[in-house]
Amino acid sequence: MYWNEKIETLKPDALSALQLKRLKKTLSLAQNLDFYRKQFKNAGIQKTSIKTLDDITKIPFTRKQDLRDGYPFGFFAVPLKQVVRIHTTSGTTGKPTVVGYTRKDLDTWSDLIARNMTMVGITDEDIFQNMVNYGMFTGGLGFHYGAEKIGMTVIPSATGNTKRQIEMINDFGVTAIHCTPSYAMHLSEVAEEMGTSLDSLKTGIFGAESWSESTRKALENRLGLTAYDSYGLSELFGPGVAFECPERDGLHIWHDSYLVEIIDPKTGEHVADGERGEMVVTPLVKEAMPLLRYRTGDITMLMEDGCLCRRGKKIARITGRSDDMLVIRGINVFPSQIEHVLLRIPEVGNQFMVYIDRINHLDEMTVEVEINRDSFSGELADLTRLQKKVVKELRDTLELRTTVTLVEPGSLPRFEGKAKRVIDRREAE
Ligand code: DLL
Repeated sequence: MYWNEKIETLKPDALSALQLKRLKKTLSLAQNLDFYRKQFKNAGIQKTSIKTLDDITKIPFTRKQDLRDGYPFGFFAVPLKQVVRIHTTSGTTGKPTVVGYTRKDLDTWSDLIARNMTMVGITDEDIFQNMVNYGMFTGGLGFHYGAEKIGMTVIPSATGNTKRQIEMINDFGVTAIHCTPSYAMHLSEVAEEMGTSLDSLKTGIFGAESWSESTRKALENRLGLTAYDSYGLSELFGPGVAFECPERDGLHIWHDSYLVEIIDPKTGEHVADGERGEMVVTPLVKEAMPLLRYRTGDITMLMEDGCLCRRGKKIARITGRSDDMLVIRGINVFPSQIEHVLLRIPEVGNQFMVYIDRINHLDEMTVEVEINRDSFSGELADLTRLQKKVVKELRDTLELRTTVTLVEPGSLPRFEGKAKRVIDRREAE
């Protein structure tokens, strides 16, 4: 099933021609940005140096840090007046990364989401419950408008109150759901506890964090649906970048909209198809915020085997990241953000450890932090107050609930070389 059959099945020559045309337009837009003008000058290239798709390797990479340095609007290539929406995602310290959309961007984005959902057989007959955050996170509004575009009956239930979510699924006869895979596991457990089966469900769209085949099997058995992997990142609009088709063997990435390279993260050189590396993407259809050779940090590969349903190489499931960004219940967290928060609280030291576990299928983050010798009175009541304060400060910055354990001064490990403060204990499934 196609949302836009012509574009989704373009023959290779026509696709390359379209990519080159769109790349040139993107290059022109990028020239509106100081950042790219400087980058081109430093690399000794001009817009006209890019004559073929292969010439793209002449352009230096753009990194998340560059976007952060441009905070807040340094990467907007159109006047702010034309930016009709802003989303943000975690940066490496206090400031988030800002992404902006023109009206046309929002239309293009919802079209991409509509393509994905149509690809897995969702239609205007479906009743869709969107169980992700509707705020600055791109997953909520992104899927909402894509689903409305198809004409589905959309329930913007957002997150929280799992029992109520389950009641709505049953009462409204929901057929398709969207959430993180970890929340889906939690949902299935609460449904079991409530002694209810979610009989109306047919399709589950899960993404925003990595998950495995065994989680897929468990979700399909427990929820009685077919589960699809959905990938995206805010810098490339949000969700809708790549999506599984009914084969469920790799994700189709929309090659007319995203030019994909896979590189060795250390050397920056291309790796062969079938070899894993970091995905670098040049979006070809973005207006407000054009990006060139954006380093996603995500590790995947271009798959050698094609697919019958759509042309172009698929990408494999994302297996990890090349940087230290953590994805916890779909929320991006950098260890440096945690440090930043702790350093602002005088009663705690700068020694901390972060543990990540998967408990009852949900990611849980525990922060162990040393109390500062000078500011601790020895009173237990003071400790409780301080612990609550650290939890609140972390929640305010990370938008994530954490468990905080205060420990005695000098009790945490010290590092001679590079500190390894994050221990990810989520089992490699
Ligand atoms: O997570 C967008 C999204 C929303 C995708 C809803 C899918 C569903 P960000 O918050 O900017 O955007 O986080 C992007 O999350 O670079 C990956 O590291 C990770 N990620 C997203 N989808 C997947 C996935 C949204 N299916 C970062 N598998 C990305 C593995 C994923 N990791």
